[in-house]
Amino acid sequence: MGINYAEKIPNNVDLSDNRTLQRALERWQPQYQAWWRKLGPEGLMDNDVYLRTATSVDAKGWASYGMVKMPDYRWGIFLAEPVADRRIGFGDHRGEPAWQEVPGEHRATLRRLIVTQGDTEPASVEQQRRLGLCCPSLYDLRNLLQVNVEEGRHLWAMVYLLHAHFGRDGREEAEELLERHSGDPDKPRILGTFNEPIDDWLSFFCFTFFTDRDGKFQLMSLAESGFDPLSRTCRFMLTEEAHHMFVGDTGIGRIIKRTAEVIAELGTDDTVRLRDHGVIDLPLLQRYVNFWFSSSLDLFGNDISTNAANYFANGIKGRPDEGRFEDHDCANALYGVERPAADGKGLETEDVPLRNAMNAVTRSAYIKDCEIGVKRWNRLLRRAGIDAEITLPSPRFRRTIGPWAGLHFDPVGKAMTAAEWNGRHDEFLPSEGDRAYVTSLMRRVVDPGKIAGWIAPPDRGVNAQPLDYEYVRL
Ligand code: BYC
Ligand code: FE
Ligand code: FE
Repeated sequence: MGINYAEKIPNNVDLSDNRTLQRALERWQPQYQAWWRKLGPEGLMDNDVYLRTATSVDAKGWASYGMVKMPDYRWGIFLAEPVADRRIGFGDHRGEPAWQEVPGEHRATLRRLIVTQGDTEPASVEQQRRLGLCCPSLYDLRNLLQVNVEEGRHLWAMVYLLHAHFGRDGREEAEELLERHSGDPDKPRILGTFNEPIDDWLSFFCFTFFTDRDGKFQLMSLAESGFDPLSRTCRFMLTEEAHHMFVGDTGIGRIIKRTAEVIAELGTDDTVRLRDHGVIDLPLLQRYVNFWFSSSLDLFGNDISTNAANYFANGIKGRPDEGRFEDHDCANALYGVERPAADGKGLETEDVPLRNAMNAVTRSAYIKDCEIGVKRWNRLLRRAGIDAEITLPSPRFRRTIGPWAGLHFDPVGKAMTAAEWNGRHDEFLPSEGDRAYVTSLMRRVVDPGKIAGWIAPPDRGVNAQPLDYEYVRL
C-alpha cells in the first residue's frame, strides 16, 4: 500500500477518492498547525531535527530518518493492513464480521472513546512543551521531539476517524481536541494525568515509562475493537508507542547508572552528599515513581465498571491480547476485585462479573508490564553492588479513581488516617524541596556528544548514528 506524498496529507486510506473528507481534513490541518506552533515544543520550530517519519505501514518501510523542521513534519493518516474477513473476537457479537462503519446504536460510545483517546495525544505535547529548554543532551532532545511529533500523529489518527465516521459531531469534536488544554482551569484535558505538569526530565522519563505504557494497553484493547478502522489505526499506533516507552525505560536506567557511579566514587549513598554532586538520589527517584505510577493507575477507570462491561459485551473494546484468553464471552465468569472491607477495617475480595471487571484485568496486565522494567533497573543497581531497590507502590496508594479513592495508604498499602497522611506524604511523594532540587539540575546541554551530569550517556545513538551526531541543529 503506497503513500501519496503529492497530497497535502500523507495517507494510506485513499483520501483523494473522498473529496468531502479530504476537504474537511484540509480545513482542520491549518488549525492543527496553529496549535502546534503555539503549544508544541517551545523555541524549536525553526530548527532541523533528525526525525523518523512514517512513510508506509509495512515492516521494512515505515520509518525513514532525515532532518526536518517540525512544522514541516509530514503528519499522516496510516492504518495497519486490513485482516481479510476479520471477525469480532469477543462479547455478544463474537464471530460476526467486524464493522467497517459505525453501528448506529454504538455511535455515542465509540465517539466518546475515540475522543478520550485523541485528547491524551495533544495533551502530552502540551505538557512537555518546555522540556527542550532544559534538555540533558542533543540525543535526548531529539528523542523528546520524536515522541512529540508522533503524539501529534496519534491525534491525526483519531481526528481521521472522527471526520470519516462521525459526520458533523465528529468535526466538532476534532475542533474541541485543539481547544481543551492541559492544566487549563476552564477547559482541561479529559483524564487526570494529562493535566499534571511535566517540567523536568525526571517527570518526563517517568511519564513515558508509566503513562505511555497506559497508552500501550489502551491501544491494545482498542486494537481488538469490532470497529475495524479503529482497530487498524491502533495497531499502527502501537508500533510508534514502543519507542516512547523505550525513552522512559532507558532514561530512568541511565539516571540510575549515573547515580550508582557517584555512590561508588563517594563510597556513600548519603542523600546530601549525592545532591552536592548533582545526581538524583534513589529515594527521590522512588518518590517520582510513586507519583506517576499511582496517577497512571487511575487511567484504567473504575475496577468495577458498567461502561467496561458494555464495551466488552458489544464488541467495542476488548482485553489487551484478547487472543491469549480462552473465554471470549466472559458472561458467566467472575473476577476477584479488592475493595475496602464492609466493616471499615482492612480489605476484602469481592467476586464480580468478569465483564464488569475488565478495567481491573487490563490494569493488572499493565502492572505486570511495569514490573518487568523495574526489575531491569534493579538489576543495574545489583550489578553496581548497591543494596537498594526501586519498587512499585501498592495499587491502593494515592488513588483518586476506584474503590481506594479518598482513602489513605502508604506505599506498601497499609491504611493511614488522614492526619497521618498529611504529616507524612512528603516521605512518599516529591516534596517542594525535591522538585526544587530536580529543577536546579535542569540546565540545557546542547553541545554534540556532551551530557548533563545527572544522567549517563545512552548505549548507542539513534539509527546507527554516533553519540556526538548533531541530532538537532540549534
Ligand atoms: N481521570 O466507568 P469508568 C495515551 C471517568 S494514554 C478522569 O471506570 P471507563 C497516551 C470516565 O471517563 C491512553 N476521569 O470509566 C499516553 C467516566 O466518565 P463518564 C488513553 C476518569 O469508561 C501518553 C467515569 O470516570 N486512552 O494514549 O470504564 C502520552 C467512570 O469511569 C479517569 C484511553 O483512555 C481519570 N483517570 O474507563 C500520549 C482509551 N478514569 O463517562 C498518549 C479510551 C475514568 O462518567 N478511554 N474517568 O463521564 C477509555 O477506554 C475509558 O474512557 C477509560 C475509563 C479507560 C479512560
Ligand atoms: Fe500516543
Ligand atoms: Fe506515546
